Amino acid sequence: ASSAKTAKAAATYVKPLHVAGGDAVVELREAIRSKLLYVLGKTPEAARERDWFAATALALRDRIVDACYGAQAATVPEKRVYYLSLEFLIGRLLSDAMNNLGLVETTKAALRDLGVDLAGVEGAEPDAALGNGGLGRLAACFMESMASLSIPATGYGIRYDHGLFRQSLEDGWQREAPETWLSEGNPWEFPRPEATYKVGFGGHVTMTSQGDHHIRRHWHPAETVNAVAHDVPIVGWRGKHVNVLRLWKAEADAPVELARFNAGDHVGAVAGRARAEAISRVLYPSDSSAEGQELRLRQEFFFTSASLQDLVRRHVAERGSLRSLPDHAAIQLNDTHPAIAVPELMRILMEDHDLPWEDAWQITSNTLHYTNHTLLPEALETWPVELMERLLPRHMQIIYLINWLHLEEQSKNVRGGTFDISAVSLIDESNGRRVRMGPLAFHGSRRVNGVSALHSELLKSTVFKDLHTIEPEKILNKTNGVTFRRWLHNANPELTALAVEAAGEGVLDDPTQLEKLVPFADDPEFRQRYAAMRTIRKQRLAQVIAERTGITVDPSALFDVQIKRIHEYKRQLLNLIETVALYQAIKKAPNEDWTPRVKIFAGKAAPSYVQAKLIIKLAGDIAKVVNADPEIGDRLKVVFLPNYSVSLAEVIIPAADLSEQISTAGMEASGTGNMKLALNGALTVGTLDGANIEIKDHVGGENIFIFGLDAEGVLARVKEPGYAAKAIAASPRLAAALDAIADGTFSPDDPARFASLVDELRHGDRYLTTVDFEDYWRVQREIDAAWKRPAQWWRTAILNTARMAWFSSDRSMREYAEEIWRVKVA
Ligand code: B1H
Repeated sequence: ASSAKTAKAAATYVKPLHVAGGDAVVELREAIRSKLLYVLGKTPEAARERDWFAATALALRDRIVDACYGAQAATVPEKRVYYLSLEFLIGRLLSDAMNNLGLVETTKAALRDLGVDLAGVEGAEPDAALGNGGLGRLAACFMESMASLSIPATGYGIRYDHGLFRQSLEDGWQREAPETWLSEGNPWEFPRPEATYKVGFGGHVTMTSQGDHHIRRHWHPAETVNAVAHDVPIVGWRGKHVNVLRLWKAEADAPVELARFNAGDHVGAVAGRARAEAISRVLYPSDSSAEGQELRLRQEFFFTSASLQDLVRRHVAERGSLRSLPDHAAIQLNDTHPAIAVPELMRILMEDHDLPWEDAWQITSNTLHYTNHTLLPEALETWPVELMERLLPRHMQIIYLINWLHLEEQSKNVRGGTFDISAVSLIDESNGRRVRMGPLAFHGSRRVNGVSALHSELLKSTVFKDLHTIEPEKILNKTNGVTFRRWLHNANPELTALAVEAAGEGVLDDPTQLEKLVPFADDPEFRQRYAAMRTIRKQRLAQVIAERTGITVDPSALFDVQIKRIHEYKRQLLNLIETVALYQAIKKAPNEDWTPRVKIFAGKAAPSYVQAKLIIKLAGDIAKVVNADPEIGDRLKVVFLPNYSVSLAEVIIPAADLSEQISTAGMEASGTGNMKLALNGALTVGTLDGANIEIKDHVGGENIFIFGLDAEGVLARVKEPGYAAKAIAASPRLAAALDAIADGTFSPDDPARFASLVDELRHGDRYLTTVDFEDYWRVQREIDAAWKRPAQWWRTAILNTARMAWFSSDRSMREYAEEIWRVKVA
């Protein structure tokens, strides 16, 4: 009966789809059916949504493969880009693939024929959460943009068995559970056991004389681990180009030690295996702080070495001599996590390819490029010399020699000057001897870039001040971007439809066409439709909030969202204190005409970050009191949505009215959530930090809510003793909110729970939360007033969408290609 129904559905489906006719539906339907039956071994009757997802992904993967076996496979590109990143925060790939292949409607129809709903199938795909936050998500946006721009690129990373932990709330406290995205396999990937490389650790270095004072050194690792390639194809917009994300899995070189096994030690014979395979077991869950553990260094070297071996092998196969490597390859280091590439590429060139030091240095320092993502001191990687000598003895020697030559050069340059040579040394001698990975990456790279205009300027004046003086041309700015295919077209189909209607189909290919929306900001009917589209998304989010937290929110209230990693510098605490002050103000004057707000928070805290976890608990405790207060009603609701992820962001962002970007000025390198939210028409409340400044320049100062100290102001204020006490004394509102948090108003079960948080504000306040509070309060009340003028509000929202085109990661990638990699983009 079901097959008769299917046949009938197929026969009646005649509507041609946007790239192909009805045959395309039948073809895809049969392809999915065949994957389900012959690859997964399931009948349609037995298939769960997860099986339909896998079958659909496999069928689409075939199309992706077809797309790259044409002209693309037959030609060797002039120059290849290699993007090395310890993190790729991909999320789901199904809607990306369907959309870029132009097969959304075809897939929907094919599944409908099979009696299956596409939305459910999409929901069954686990997020690939191989990253923590902005840095990892940026790498994923860049991969999609490079494919869309047909830039020949390979991403290199680690195929973690367990991505970022799953967050749940237990009585409001964050609990972490392992994430298991691979538990039912990964239909997108191709395991490539034939592309396996040996990565060494430990051991010793020997020297052999080659005559003429020439000494060759050779590393003999004590241990080798296999890096096995797993390729995920990334298809670009309109299916014109496919790139590969190559993720390395660690496998034991000798899974069973035969001698021990034969001697009867069956357990001991497999002990080495666990140690080797631990390398790709789990993603380190810290964002913006360096994890100084040995396993972390092993991960960094593991994927860097495998990637370099792979790209060197490819270059030799395509071009012969390694001397031309800088002409045909550009390697981008995503932060310092792959900075060990500097000595590793030197070692490969000298040891495996017999090049002399000077030539190896020429090649290395003209092929590598480095992106810095943070100025926070706790995030700047350094490794103890002692650990490096034990784990990577040959690399430590190479680093010493690089440093010696570098310091020699500098002491020549500054003869007679007052230059402090230790400031540019690659070794920090101030607290035990440590290798400074930032300066190593800087020195070994042809170009170095920051990720927003402000951040790049701060690089020059702070962390790389002295290195910048030596090479003033090296630092460039490349402001981050986000892929509009995922963050506008896929996440917000209603807004996309509106944009297409107003600006034409071309807007899908060229985001600058969004500018055509500007005149529509003054069209009352368009404003109304824009607002209606937001309401649809807010209703959907309200439903998710109800399902996941049990809290009922009114979709007509102002949805105020702060979604990002929980970190003191991002100042979720500032938002929470303002929430408390607002709560107190409403209680005091319940009959005033308050603008109804829903404060929505989401984000994970690093498991070892005690204060951040306490902030999550505070959000939950405030929510409990406020949401239950009958005097407050719908005027204020507070929600903490658990387990923030890429796919949850895709639900929240199109539903946001207000975007909180309130970091202490000078501390958020760029931000990218700020871009996604403004693109979707949320108005920004923000400090003059990171890319907020450039967002303001694009949308116009009258269309964004800026408050607080700027970066210069912060630098000046921290030098004034007692700034927090002064700010609290000057603001009774702030003092009262802090008192309430400190005295247990929100934690009657444990009144002292938040004493440490408030104490830190009263006596230290490293992030100037108290200093910026009053101005933040002021601007929030301005926002309340703005919400009461809907025509004006929606006009501003439309102008935000219309003027955000520049923040497309296509623009970022074009700039990298032209100004850093020197790769032509069509
Ligand atoms: C960013 C990190 C980061 N900056 C260390 N630094 C990590 C540092 O595991 N670790 O050791 C992990 C991540 N992440 C973010 O990068 C910035 O804070 C954002 O402002 C920026 O938008 C993003 C992309 O450039």
